[in-house]
Amino acid sequence: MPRVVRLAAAQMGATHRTDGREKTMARMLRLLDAAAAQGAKVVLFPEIAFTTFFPRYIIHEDELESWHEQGDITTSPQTKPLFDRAQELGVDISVGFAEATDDAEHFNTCVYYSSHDGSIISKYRKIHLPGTFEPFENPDAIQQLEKRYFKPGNLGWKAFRVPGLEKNGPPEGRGDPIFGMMICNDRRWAESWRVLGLQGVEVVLCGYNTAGYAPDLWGADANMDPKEAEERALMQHKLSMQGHSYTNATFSVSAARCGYDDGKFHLIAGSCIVDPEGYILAESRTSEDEVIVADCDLDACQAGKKKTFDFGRHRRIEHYKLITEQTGVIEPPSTDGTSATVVNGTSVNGVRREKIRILLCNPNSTKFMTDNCVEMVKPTLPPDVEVIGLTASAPGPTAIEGNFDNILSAATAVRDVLPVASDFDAILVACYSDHALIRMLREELEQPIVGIMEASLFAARTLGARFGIIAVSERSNIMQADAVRHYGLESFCVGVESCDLGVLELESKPTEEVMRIMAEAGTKLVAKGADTLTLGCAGMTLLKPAVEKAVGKDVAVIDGVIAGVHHLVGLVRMGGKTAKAGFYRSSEQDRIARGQKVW
Ligand code: CDT
Repeated sequence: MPRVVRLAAAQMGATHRTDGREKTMARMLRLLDAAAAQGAKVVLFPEIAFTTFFPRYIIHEDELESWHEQGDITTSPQTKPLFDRAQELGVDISVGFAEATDDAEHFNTCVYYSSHDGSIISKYRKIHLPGTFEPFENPDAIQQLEKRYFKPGNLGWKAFRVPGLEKNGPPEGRGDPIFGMMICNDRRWAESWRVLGLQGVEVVLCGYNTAGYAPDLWGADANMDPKEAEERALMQHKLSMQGHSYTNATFSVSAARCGYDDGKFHLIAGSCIVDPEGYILAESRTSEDEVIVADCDLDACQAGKKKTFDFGRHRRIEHYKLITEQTGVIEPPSTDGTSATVVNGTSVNGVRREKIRILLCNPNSTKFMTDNCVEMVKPTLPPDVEVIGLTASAPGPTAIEGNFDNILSAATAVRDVLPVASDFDAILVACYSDHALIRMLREELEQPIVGIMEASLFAARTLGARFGIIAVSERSNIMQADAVRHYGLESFCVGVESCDLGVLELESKPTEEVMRIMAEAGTKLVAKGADTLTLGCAGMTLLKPAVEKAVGKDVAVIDGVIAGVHHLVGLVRMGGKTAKAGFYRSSEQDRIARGQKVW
């Protein structure tokens, strides 16, 4: 007996940055009514449907929350009307939105709301976040800052059963229809589909925002006619939906946010419903608000699932290991026998890069410190190295002045770093201390990790016989003396001299005064026999010249940020990786085994 369900996509045209929430909601309600009037049982809305696609803008922290949905979206006043109307109409909906969790984490999310149950029965958080963390420098570039605003999804692709779609319930021996969700960029990746395919998915839902012409971002080259670029983007969208529906023997529905946002940011249309053989059953005709529907007999999935794509009979997982073990490409050795895996000396987890990318992580949640460090190091970089700053997010400590701040800031910063770590070849922890984040990252990652204190001490040991440390406060004085002992370098250290300042005073006090205090501290250390001085705080980075002037050219003054970046560059060029045989073995698997995937 056929199991026919009428599925719909509610395509949405331009949504401008200035459009009020009510205006957009009214459009969504009209689309939902229109779909219900055509007999649809399930209506898919696009990715980030309640607002414009805001990740294309640089948005200040104060404004960012207003682009996200907080709390339960079925009851929050801004979004409730959509769910109420779905309930009234007896129609299920799936809708994408920017989610802010109670723990202040941000995800690009979608949910499936069942009118049969009167509740959300499944949630998905986008895993493949496209684009960049830092904006493109080209002022005309279309930005795609999803990596900046969202964390990669942490819910996996979980297929789920949807109750109440079949008039007389599921046929004997069969359960309710099996659905799965993914968001935009996920549709281009075979892995997203196969994970759902392996759970017997019968309908895949995918909302999207895809730029038609964005040469800085992807495929289209700058010389391409925008019309030609749009055609290519549309073709690739449909290719992805049709190809992956076929190879996983599933229906799929895709819903676009499209048109010209703000009159200039173009997004492609092309919403479509595809059957398990890969044929398009329905497709949008406009780049505006439009509903498409198709009757989908879910039993049509069985041919593919039982024959060509009977996974149980035909898959050969013993040959699929690379798919879960390796992210980037490792080419075979070249014919002259040399390895072809390394470009510019860099290959992390097999990811080849044009440039060595160092992540400078400031565990203090104070951005000007990060910016100062990046600016200071930039002129020292060779052309094939870039340093990208990351400031630990609020509410982490704004200044790290003791153990409490140390541990709290590590817990915050590790959550910021791990999701983006695979984009970097090495990581510098920009806090002058034996910071807990250093060891946490060494356990979880393979890339070389160093702190600015360690790096400056390694440099000091190479460049001089005795070093002294200019510390910020009396307390950091003690912490740094302890750290020097911990590093086993006590016998080379003439002492730690404090400036008796707070970390943030390095910026807030008059620069002349801070320079004078630091110069005095440096002079005292030289008098005790230091031939090298290290600056005991990332916030001191810009004050190095004042100390150099005070102690003269024969004393080497070492800034930990510069020392750290170049130390890491050296290790990356050497192909160095964190050793995993002992102390730095990851305990992730142990946590998973205990049911604690905590971070
Ligand atoms: N929103 C979204 O994921 N857009 C991406 C843009 C591509 S950037 C390479 C997409 O896959 O359509």
